[in-house]
Order: sequence, then structure tokens, then C-alpha cells
Amino acid sequence: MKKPLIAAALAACAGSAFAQQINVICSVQAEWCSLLSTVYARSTGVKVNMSLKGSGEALAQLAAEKENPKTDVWFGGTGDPHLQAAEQGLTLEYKSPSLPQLHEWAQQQAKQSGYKTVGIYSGPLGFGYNPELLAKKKLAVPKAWADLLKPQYKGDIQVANPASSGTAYTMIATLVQLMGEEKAFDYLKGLHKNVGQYTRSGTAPIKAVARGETAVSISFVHDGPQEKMAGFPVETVTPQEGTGAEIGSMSIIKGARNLDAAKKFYEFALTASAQELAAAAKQYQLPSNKGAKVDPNVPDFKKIKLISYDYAKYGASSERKRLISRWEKEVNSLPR
Ligand code: S7P
Repeated sequence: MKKPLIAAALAACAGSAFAQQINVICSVQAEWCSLLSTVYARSTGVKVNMSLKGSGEALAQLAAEKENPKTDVWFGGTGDPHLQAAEQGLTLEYKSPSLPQLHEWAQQQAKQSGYKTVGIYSGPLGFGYNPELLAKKKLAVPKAWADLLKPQYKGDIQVANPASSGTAYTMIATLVQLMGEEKAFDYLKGLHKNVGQYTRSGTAPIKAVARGETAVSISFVHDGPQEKMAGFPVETVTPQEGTGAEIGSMSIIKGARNLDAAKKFYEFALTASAQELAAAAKQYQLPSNKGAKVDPNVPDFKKIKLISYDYAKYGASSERKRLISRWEKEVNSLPR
């Protein structure tokens, strides 16, 4: 990582009197969580207790500890469960003075939650594939959602379980918006026949692709470059019918024991320099701060056919619960 980047991130929070520790649930990949906590701890002297959890798991933990919160900040993870947490009264209303520095989509996420969450990055959903494994199995690169239903991919597709994964819930919500609910569930039943494994975490399938354990994954495409840089044969593509994008979010927990420190960490995480730590940790979501440098590995949104994702509707508790339980009942219960 470049030194000026760290220096700028440190400068963003220098000179303040911080509490001694902060408890953060971190729902992005470990490398980013770790860099963020190291930089923050070194600059402020605040110990950052990071606990790594996928979006769905984080929401479940926060709901379980509602009466006695042990977490101060929830950093990252797909936006829908953050909106659900806001609706369930798990997160605190906080209107950051930094909001005008953020892209409209990130501010919109804050507004529609009553300022109980905020967008920190965005990233489109697509497919990961292993070109070597596809060639070996004489399979074509899937270019469309429809391709994933072809019998030749049977057992060769991995996606996460929507009950634990925000990535997989984003897939269901995307398909429902793209096809209409009945057709989307028919599609999910067809897809089910080809899924070799539903993973707990949304990032596991693309790692399995990279390591040749499965040929195709349904993943956020920004999770591909890191695997490729590590030398694995992995490429990504977005489906030609259109796709959805997440608004990765951050929330302060209602009843946070270290509230002052939580607000300072939150402000730090919204700065351009802190957001550039993502690319320094080889994570390539689009930063929400308009001033943050956009790494060339970040997917080019202009080249992707994106649906107009209704974040308010699909982030609502009732909708999220209803769609996940319909998936459990009508799709996951079917034999494969
Ligand atoms: O950091 C990569 C990423 O894809 O993971 C986050 C999300 O929590 C995925 O985990 P789950 O699907 O297991 O919930 C995304 O927000 C982020 O872009």
C-alpha cells in the first residue's frame, strides 16, 4: 500500500480524543477489515475489535443482542439487511456531516433508512467462472441468467444460501425485479437442479471457482480481481438480461456502548482516504465518497446493464423475510 494513502487516512482522524476500544462487525473480506482496523488503531490508539460476519449472519447477531448490544458499528455487507436492521430499530439515527461528499445512491440509502444506515460502496452482481475448468469440461462461458439453467452446468454452479448471505438475497431480489416473482421462482427452481452447493458465505463461491472446485459462481463481480491477482484462473461476466447492484452499507448500533468512538470511526470510514483502503486491500467495490480514487479494477458500471433496483422495497423486513422463506419452502426443499 502506498504510504501517502495511509498518511491521508491517518490525518482524517488525527488529534481527536478517542475511547479505548470499539466493537465492529465487519462484513467485507478479511483483508479490508484487517487493514481498516490496523490503520485506525495506529492513528487513534483505539483498539478495534473486529468480528467478521456475512450480512445475513450480522443481522441475526444484532437482532439477538438487541436488548444488550455488544457491537458499536456494523461496517459493510449488502445494503438490504442494513435497511432491515434500521426498520427493526437495531441501528441508530445519525446524520453525518459528510453526506454531501457521497454519491447520490449512498445518500439515498441514508435518507430512506431515516439516516440509520449509509452507503459506503456499490458493486454489481454477476457470474464468476473458471475458464480452464470450463474448457476441460467443454462448457461455454455463461453470458446470461438463462444459460445457468442449461443441463450441462448440472452440479457445476455455486451460490450462497440467501438465509445467511446478503449476496444470495441480492440475487433473489434481482431476479424478482427482472422477471416478475412467479417467473423468478420458476427460474430459481430450475437453477436449484444445477447448483452443486449452497455456501454459507456470499464470497465462498468465487473462491471455489478460482480453486477449480466448481466451474461457475453467482457472485459480486468485484470479488474476482483479487483471486485473479493471486494467480487463480478466474474471470467474471455480468448477465446480458440485466443485473442488480448492492449498496454496501454501514450502520451505528442503537445502544452502542462506545457511541462517541463509533461516530468517529463512522466518520473516518466515510472519508475518501479511508475508502481508498479497499483497493489497497485488493477489494474493488465502487467507493461512495465522490473524492475517492476509483481503481481500474473496479467494474465499469457504464458498461453493465443494471436494473433500477428498488432498495426500499427489497430492504424491507417483511419482503426480505417473505422471499427467503418462499425460497426455503419452494426451492431449497426440492431434491437436486
Ligand atoms: O467483501 C466482499 C463482499 O462481496 O462481501 C459482502 C457481503 O457481506 C457478502 O457476504 P454475504 O453474502 O455472506 O452476506 C459484500 O457486501 C461485499 O461486496
